[in-house]
Amino acid sequence: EQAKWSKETLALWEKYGVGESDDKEAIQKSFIRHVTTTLARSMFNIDNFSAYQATAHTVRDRLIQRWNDTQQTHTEVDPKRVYYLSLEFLLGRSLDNALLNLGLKESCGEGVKELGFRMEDILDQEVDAALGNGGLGRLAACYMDSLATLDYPAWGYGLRYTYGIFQQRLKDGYQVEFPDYWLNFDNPWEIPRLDIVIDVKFCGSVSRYTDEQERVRHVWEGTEIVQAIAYDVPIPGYGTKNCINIRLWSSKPERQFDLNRFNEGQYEQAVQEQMKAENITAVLYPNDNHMVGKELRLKQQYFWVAASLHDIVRRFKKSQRLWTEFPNQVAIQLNDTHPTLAIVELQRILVDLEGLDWDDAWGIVTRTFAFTNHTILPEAMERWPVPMVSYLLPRHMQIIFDINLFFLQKVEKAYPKDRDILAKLSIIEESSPQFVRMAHLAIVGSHRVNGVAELHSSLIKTTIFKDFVGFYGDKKFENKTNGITPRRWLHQANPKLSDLITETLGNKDWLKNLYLLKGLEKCVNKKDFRKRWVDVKHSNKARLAKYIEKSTGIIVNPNALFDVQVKRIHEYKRQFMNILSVIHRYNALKKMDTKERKKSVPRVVIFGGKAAPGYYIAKLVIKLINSVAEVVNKDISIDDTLKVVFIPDYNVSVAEIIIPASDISQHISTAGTEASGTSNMKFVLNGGLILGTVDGANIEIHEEIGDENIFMFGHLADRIDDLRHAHRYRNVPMDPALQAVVNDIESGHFGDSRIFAPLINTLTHGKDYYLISDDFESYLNAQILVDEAYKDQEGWSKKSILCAANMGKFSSDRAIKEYANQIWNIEPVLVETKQCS
Ligand code: GL9
Repeated sequence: EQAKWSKETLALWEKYGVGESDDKEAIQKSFIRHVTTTLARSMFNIDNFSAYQATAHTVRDRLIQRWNDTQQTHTEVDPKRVYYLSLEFLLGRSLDNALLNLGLKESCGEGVKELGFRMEDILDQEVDAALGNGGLGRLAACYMDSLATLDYPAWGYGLRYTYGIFQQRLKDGYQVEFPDYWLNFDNPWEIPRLDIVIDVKFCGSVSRYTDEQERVRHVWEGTEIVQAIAYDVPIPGYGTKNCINIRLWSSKPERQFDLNRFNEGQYEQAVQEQMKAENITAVLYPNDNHMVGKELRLKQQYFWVAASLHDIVRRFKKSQRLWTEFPNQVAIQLNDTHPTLAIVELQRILVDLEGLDWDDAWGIVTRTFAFTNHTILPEAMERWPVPMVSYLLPRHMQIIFDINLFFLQKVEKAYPKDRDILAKLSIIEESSPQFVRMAHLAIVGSHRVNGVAELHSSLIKTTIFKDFVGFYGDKKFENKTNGITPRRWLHQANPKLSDLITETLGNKDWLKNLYLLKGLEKCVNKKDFRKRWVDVKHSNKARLAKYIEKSTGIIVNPNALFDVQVKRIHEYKRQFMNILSVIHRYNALKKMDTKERKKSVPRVVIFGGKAAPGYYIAKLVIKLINSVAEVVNKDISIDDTLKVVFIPDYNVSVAEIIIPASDISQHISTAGTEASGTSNMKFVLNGGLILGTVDGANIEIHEEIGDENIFMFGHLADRIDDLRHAHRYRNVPMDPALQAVVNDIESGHFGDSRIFAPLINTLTHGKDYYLISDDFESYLNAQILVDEAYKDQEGWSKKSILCAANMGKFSSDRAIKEYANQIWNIEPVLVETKQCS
């Protein structure tokens, strides 16, 4: 119940409403107030970290005003909203992003400078919010930025993990993992909503009864309860008042501790029980493109989905609309299959709790949900054992069986007497034990299914979801090519290039309409413009060289070609092929005489990325890279023409330093395996060229920037099956250049060769599943073309400019508008500034 204020009270609220202003003096006032009151420090006792905290709180005050205005406007307008359900949000740092999006960068920069601090030092104090593994989680973060910037009424829902993705350190060239306890200090970027507590049930049993209208009803009872507490993370749009919300749930046991035991004097035991109570949101699962069937992970998924749906339904019910209106007010996007239980949970709410008919409920459910698939790798497909689901969520398991029954009845009608198709389409895999196929459930429960790049979206229609296309027709399946936010990935990460672009185009409009970068094309023949462009790249390379020295001790020359491959370490991404080609290059350089070597292009080959802690082969790849680096970097006989670097603990804020500094980046997955890739877009947007395979979004980048500005190689996706088949059933001889490199490793040139035997084995006994041998020659040839092109520095600078100029399509703004118009059917809402703020 809203209190009924008197006139006088209202006047007071309006008179003293927060109304923080954005000028330098106001910022300085806030800063000092936070130092003294929030932090309880004085001007004589404040280090860079405290200065960061005070700055963060100063910005937070202004963020929260916008957040309040936005939520109030949305409550009044009550538009259709979109809810983006993602188990990962890889946000990285927030301060610089908030300063830029709110337009406070200058006033705040000058403000803190006059108070004795450097903004760079302050920004560098922040720890990343690393609640994600890689591309999928970072995509969710870019999409939130675009939703906010484009004024959409949107919310994200996720989990507030106590530990984000592990920190990676290197010991003797091996990866070792350390916990990422990112909440060690107060987190100014969240608003704890300790009053928003939702009970989430687990286990128990289901009983049936017949109600007054002779209808069979189900009650889920005898459950255990875990509480979900809301933490809200404001996401400001760029150059708009719109500030949207990501609501992250944190779990806590229902009772703090057993009071009876406490009173009986068994204090210790009581506390122990409480500590044992499994903390569902303790840790992010560190696997990328790989499913691990842990019960705790399934618990995480349901905990998150149940709390989020409860919240969404509660918000809808406030408007007192009919249930049939639900899909006109609510769109829910499933980021991969992780939140698929939301489909079942909404059906349960509608049927068991709200008393709707099954069919009416199911119509509402399927009109509400849409599902994005992010991979076709078989090992990533989520399947949960039926006994596990039955135990944790007995009522949901019944509902899944019913959904499947009604679905298969329709299939049977469409394909009479075809038993085969029933087994193929079924949500239940008939093995022992049985499994629930989450992708099938997601397709059946959604009105739209999309892939994340053109090739990927057509591949899902011909491979993993082929039979569904046969049944539903292909209208249900579409493409939404991924995008990235130019605010973080150019404006923030590469301020010098951003300034040059703004100066050249005459304004900052390109930050909201990336197609305007096309205007750079006309400058490509201006020598002085090219020089300025190249100078920016050089200074970014110098910045990276400094970072490399600080983090690895290796000194690299910013005039060398910087060749970068940073992403999760995975066999399908083929970092192994990259390091094998580095060995090939090293051997070639050693064979040259000094004169010849002088003519070759010096290279710094830079790697970065985490391997899942249980992924043995990926960890061996890291070890091999470091072993090769050790030999190459100390070999003075090659005159610094080659350096190899593994940058530890690759994360969002490290990416912001690496990406603007790259000359060439490698996106070299086996064709058909990388659904999209998104860092490829970031590199090209920053004037870096791509060396890549005909895979994922590389293909569409190629289409946009043209043949001359990209180095593509390797077999095409439609050849992969045959090539694999050949390795499996015939003795395909290894590519000779590859064989030479393998021999070199086996001779012990890079340390005890026994260490690497399992890795080498993937090429031989493993039948070279990722086709390194098949692509090796073409890869080496492409590398030669890169070297040749780099020798022509003027030509290279033109390519670099044309790359960035043609990246308009890859803004996440374009992607989000497509989702909004073609799937969610939502409209922007302009946020008004409210009187009280
Ligand atoms: C991924 C794909 O591998 C990437 O190619 C794609 O760009 C992103 C975003 O669509 O999605 N699919 C996937 O499962 N992960 C991706 O990064 N990662 C995780 O599993 C966390």
